[in-house]
Amino acid sequence: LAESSGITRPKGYNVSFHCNPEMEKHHFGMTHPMKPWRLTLSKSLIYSYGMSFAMDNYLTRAATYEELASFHSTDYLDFLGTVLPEAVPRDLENQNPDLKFNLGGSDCPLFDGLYDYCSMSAGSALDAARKICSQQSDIAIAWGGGLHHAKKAEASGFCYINDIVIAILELLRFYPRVLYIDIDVHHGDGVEEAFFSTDRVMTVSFHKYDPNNFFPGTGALDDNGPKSEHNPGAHHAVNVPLQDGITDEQYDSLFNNIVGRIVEKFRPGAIALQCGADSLAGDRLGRFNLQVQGHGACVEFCKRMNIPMILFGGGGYTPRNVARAWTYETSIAINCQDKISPILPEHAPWREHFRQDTLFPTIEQILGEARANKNTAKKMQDIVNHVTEQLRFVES
Ligand code: VJV
Ligand code: CA
Ligand code: ZN
Repeated sequence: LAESSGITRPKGYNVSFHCNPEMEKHHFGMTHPMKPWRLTLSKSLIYSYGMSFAMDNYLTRAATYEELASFHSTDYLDFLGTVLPEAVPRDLENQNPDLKFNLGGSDCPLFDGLYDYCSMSAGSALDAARKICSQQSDIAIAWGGGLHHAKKAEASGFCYINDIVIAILELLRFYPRVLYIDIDVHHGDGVEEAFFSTDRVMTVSFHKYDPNNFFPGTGALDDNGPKSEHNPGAHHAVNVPLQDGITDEQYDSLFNNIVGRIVEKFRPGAIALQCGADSLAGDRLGRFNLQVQGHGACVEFCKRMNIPMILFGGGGYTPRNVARAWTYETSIAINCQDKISPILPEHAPWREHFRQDTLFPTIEQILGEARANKNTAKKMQDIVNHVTEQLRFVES
């Protein structure tokens, strides 16, 4: 397979792939948007292209309680580890049960094997971080991670354990400064909050921003860290609020401009890139018009900087497009994006899930008609100006 596809190991650097197939078997509930089996679909496409031959593949173990406790409170972990799905009152009388740690509502339901699911996601992310720290990998991929909303003692937005924070804490044992970048359509609030008061982590999130109508409602342009002058974390949170319908061209020019400036000023030793695929056109929850190429261009830009990097998954609610994006991004990591066929492999199991047989469906193929673009050139320029000004306060 590897020979026929022409895919070979990248020269001069190592890519590792970290997954736990047991994680993918969990269910949030029939109609819940989060589908762990999108990971199975993604891997199936990645393997069908023969990409596993160009990477070190690891089946990861679940994170231990102590590893989870590097970020989360033990009260929360103890509850998460013992609470049963039946524990939430489901009677019609009690529409709004008083949820402990925000667990058991419709966004963060209790389901069978919840604690295992969470510790597996964190286990893959942590394994990826350790391979970066030991310099065995230059790029480490953990598509099962990226659950950026989870807080120290609270579940939020389909996220229970913040595998990204746990992985970054591991990176900080080795690297003085880590840059976190988040291209999920939602604001990366949990990661931002966790590193709010340190200057060793800069966070930058690109997201749809509408405080009243889009989750989680935070991440305004001028929310940049603690306001106090004496707090080292001041100015170390960058937020890029966007509106419906942003295109590849606009997004990539903004991404390159902003991330380019941040890297130049902050000089991170490692990058953690959350690749939430709900920023793609046609996502069940998203609002943008990004194509697989535009989403992947962000990964390509980061890779060109030659800084050790972890690629995390995250959101993504139209599984066939999630699989396309994470397959294309895996190909970028191993530098075979120009070698792989844009036609999906003939022998791909699950081929019928993809509707079109291309890795790069057009907006018209995905949506019929593109969503109206509400992002003006002026607003884009205002964002660049604000970030440029903000970076004057970041010490290099
Ligand atoms: O907007 C919200 C919160 C509400 C309360 C709960 N209802 C269901 C929706 C409105 C205010 N939550 C968001 C959470 C988005 C999380 C995104 C996670 C990530 O991609 O950033 C990272 C993995 C939201 N948007 C849409 C839904 N919840 C939603 C939840 C459902 C649902 C349909 C939509 C839960 C269950 C079911 N359908 C059956
Ligand atoms: Ca984001
Ligand atoms: Zn999201």
